[in-house]
Amino acid sequence: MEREKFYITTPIYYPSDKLHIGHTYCTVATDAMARFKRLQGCDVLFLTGTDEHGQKIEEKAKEAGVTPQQFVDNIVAGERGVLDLWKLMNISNDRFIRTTDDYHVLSIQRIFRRMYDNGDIYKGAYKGKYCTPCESFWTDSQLQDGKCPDCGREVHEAEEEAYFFRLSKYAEPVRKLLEDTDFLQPRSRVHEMVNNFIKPGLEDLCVSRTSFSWGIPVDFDPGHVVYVWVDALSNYITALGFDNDRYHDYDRYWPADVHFVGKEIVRFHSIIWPAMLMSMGLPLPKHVFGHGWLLLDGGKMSKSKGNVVDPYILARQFGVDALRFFLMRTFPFGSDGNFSNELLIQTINTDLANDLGNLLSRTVSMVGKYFGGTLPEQQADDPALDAELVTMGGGLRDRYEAAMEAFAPHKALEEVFALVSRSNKYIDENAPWILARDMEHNGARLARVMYNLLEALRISTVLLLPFMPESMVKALDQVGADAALRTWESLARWGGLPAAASVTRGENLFPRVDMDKALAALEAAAEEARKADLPALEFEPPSPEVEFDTFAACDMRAVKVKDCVPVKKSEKLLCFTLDDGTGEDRQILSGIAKWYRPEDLIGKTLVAIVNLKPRKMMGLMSCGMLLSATHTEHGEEKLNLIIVDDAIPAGARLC
Ligand code: ME8
Repeated sequence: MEREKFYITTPIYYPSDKLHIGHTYCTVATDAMARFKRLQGCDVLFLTGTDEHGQKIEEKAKEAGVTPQQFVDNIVAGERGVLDLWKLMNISNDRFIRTTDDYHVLSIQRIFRRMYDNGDIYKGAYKGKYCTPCESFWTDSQLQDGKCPDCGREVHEAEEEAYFFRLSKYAEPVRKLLEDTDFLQPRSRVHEMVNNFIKPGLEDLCVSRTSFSWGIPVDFDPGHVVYVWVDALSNYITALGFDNDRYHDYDRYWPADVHFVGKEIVRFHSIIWPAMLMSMGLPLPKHVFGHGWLLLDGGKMSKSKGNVVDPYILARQFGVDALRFFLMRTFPFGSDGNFSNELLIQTINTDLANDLGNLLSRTVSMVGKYFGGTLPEQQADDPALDAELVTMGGGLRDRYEAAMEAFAPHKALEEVFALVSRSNKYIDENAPWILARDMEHNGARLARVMYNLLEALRISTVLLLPFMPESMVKALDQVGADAALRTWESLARWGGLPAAASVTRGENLFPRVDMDKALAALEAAAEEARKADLPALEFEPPSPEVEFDTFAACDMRAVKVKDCVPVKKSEKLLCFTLDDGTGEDRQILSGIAKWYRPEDLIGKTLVAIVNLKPRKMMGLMSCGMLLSATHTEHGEEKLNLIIVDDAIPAGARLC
């Protein structure tokens, strides 16, 4: 029998900055969905990739002093780049597309020409408000308080000769698609699209640019590059081999079963993308699901907050599976959610350490303790105590499946954890430690209690595989479920495990996290990462020119340090007693205590400006200033006193 196909995609990411936990959210959700479908037995194609063209990338590359290609190569394939991140997060994508790949470039030129040849793309002139970071033109009515409605930033007037796509022609069929079908989910997003974009009137879309060059050239008019969204959206078919020879999977996998996308790009996926496909006479994807955002302190995650939500730091601290689980368990997939490290730690402690981890370790250790690791075949049911657990476990697969099919991974996890909690309660209800006191009479009953717990664990952990692929394999090893007992079919009913089930004790999969220690460690790691991100050396440009006389007015002399002590109650100041060649001691205060121990400076020959007006600091007079060199290294201020050759006598003038 031919396997059912399932084609699922994530958005392709802009490699303009490092990805944060918000980006990881969508990819983890897609990965869990893809793994679920594979578990069900489907022939899955899971696509992700990077969206590498556009003005924003061109500008960033310029700032960094590299070519746009070098810039994106570094963020995509460089150390801790997009590819590294997906590997770390155990993302099981079958394909990775980069929009700078040759085959994609060729396909886009052909796709553009198709829509031009059928009259849906025409040449005109564009005047409008442009938001550079979002690469979007907006009409006045779409602006919010005169700013970009997507990101809230300034827009500017722009005009250029351009090609247009007849989006207006597709307003009605797109409206019907949105309102009359379940194409766009969750349903709340439909009203948003129809009311905000279709009802006010869909205008034709500007689909080429001449003001920058980092894009795919229109092959029949090379001064133009294809609008980045036409380029990006088409990845879903070019990656299958549409209009290119790199792949041959279009017939098998298109239309996509679902595009998972963030809420701010639902507009592109539910209006522009279907219109483009309609224009080319191609089938439409079955669903677009617009998930919510992970917020930080109620606001959007941004580069400046990047290290706080760096998936590398979080994964290193808590483990990849715990992080994946947290993302899917905590935030309803269609809504926004507030990310915090405290919430992450709480979820790990409650669900993973307490509920699941304890259930697993208690059960496995009791089977070891009471039965030497293998249950006897003789077991005794107690319908009054077993019925609820058995019914719940037997029906879990279907309830989980319904939630996953409805793109509600959080609900699927809720179902699994209901069984986990019920199992913990079942332990208390049956009090195995009491049964174990009289093995002769209660041994068979105890064996059944243990069997039921192992079976509940088996069913739960198989269903958790899509979310925590590595640790659930280890859990299944402990429970003694072989390959045949890890399949979708094996979950159809209660009782898959053989009566004489054997367990293997293993590591504690989810140790409890100490909140205070973990938060402090995260803060330290974020600070370290912040410093590492800063330039090694920051160069300060030279000050404006001055006349020679201005310079010469400054009297700089060699001075010898006779004594140096810290200034009381000051963290910064050291008090120097100096020989300046006059025969009388000179006192200078200098704010260098952070960098020097006073005793190390005694006897050194330094340079002082001796004709500065004296000044009182912390009740002490300072007559002049010691010269030092300062610079910034990894964001930290560094200072070195100018220490000169001891052969220079006190009072010698520097010029
Ligand atoms: O939009 N919470 O790329 P992108 C949840 N190149 N999701 C978030 C998020 C957050 N805090 N921050 C970002 C693009 N995302 C285009 C896509 S597809 C043909 C082209 C999600 O790198 C965001 O919603 O800016 C989007 O779905 C995805 O990350 C990629 O964002």
